[in-house]
Amino acid sequence: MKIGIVGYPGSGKTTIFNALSGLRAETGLGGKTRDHLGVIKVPDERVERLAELSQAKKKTYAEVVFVDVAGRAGGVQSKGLLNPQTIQAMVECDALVLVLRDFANPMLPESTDAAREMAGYREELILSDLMPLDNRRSRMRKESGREKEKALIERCIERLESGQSLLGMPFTPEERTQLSGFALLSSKPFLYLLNQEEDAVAQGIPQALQDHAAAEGAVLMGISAKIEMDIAELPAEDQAEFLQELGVESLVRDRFIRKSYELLELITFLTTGDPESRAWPIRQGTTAAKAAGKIHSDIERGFIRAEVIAYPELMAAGGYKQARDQGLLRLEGKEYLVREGDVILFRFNV
Ligand SMILES: Nc1nc2c(ncn2[C@@H]2O[C@H](COP(=O)(O)OP(=O)(O)O)[C@@H](O)[C@H]2O)c(=O)[nH]1
Ligand SMILES: [Mg+2]
Repeated sequence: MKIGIVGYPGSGKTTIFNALSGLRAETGLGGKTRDHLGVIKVPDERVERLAELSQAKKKTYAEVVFVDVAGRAGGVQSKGLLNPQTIQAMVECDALVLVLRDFANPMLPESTDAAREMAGYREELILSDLMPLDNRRSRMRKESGREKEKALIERCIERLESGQSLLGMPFTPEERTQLSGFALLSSKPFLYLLNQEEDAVAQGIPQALQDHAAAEGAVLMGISAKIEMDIAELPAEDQAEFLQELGVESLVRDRFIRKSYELLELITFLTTGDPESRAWPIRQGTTAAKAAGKIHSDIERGFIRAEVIAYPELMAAGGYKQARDQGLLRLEGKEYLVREGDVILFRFNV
């Protein structure tokens, strides 16, 4: 999973990137000329418990890649946040975090206005999507046939021109394929991250802004990037203590990962054994055969059956052997829809 951190210069993208990744990319005006990449492991204590249970030699967590997308100079008033390079970087992401500045940045001439930034992003994503679709429509007008594609493009343009993004529009798999060549951005799952002044976080997010987000059907999270970055730089054992002092139950990073999973409709299945205990992120609604394919295409091709047990049941039984003896392992076929927290052993032949 790859998540792009996007926003106007000075909104705190790099600070947030550092907080999420634990890295130390340069913030401020000097730091925005190139994209930064950071990989984090998704904390999942089930992987640890399973590794103990089966004395696994290795533990492998799901990974999230963060990209601090380099923007261009100019604030919310100078339109054109999205140059071709930025668009390309965003297209490669599975989901976007749109950062809204809600702290006074002495380096910027503009006052803070998160609602204006929100509207600005939406407008820019919509304009960016309209351009290639509109070009295509003009070219197709001179061609005959391809009525379906013409209608699809017409439908998208209509939606965008009404000021709505493409997200949430129902597309068939065939239509998705047709649209995949257009570098569309407004169809991507996203969330707004309000980067707040340190002392404002405790008060929560202003109601007016919550209403704006709700009107769009969008998720809005609050964060003080600065506090988070300071915490992220501490050693792990001190982090917990500091969080307790602040009266915060978890790092925004952890909440944020959970939210991203929700946005992308991801669930996790687990595998465990002597060589490795591992968490695998998949889309909700993935069949056992496709889930097997995540591990290796041979396992999908040679799929015989899946032996499945819910994580809590396996832990309660005390191990695979006990679970098998008690008849707790379910045998599932190719079409079984994998559920959150399934621990799976695939039987296959090649
Ligand atoms: N007070 C305050 N300053 C912040 C916060 N987040 C970022 N900054 C500062 O704002 C400036 C721009 O941040 P940066 O992350 O480089 O923004 P970017 O241009 O979007 O990457 C830096 O001087 C940061 O230290 C925050 O939550 N509170
Ligand atoms: Mg930056």
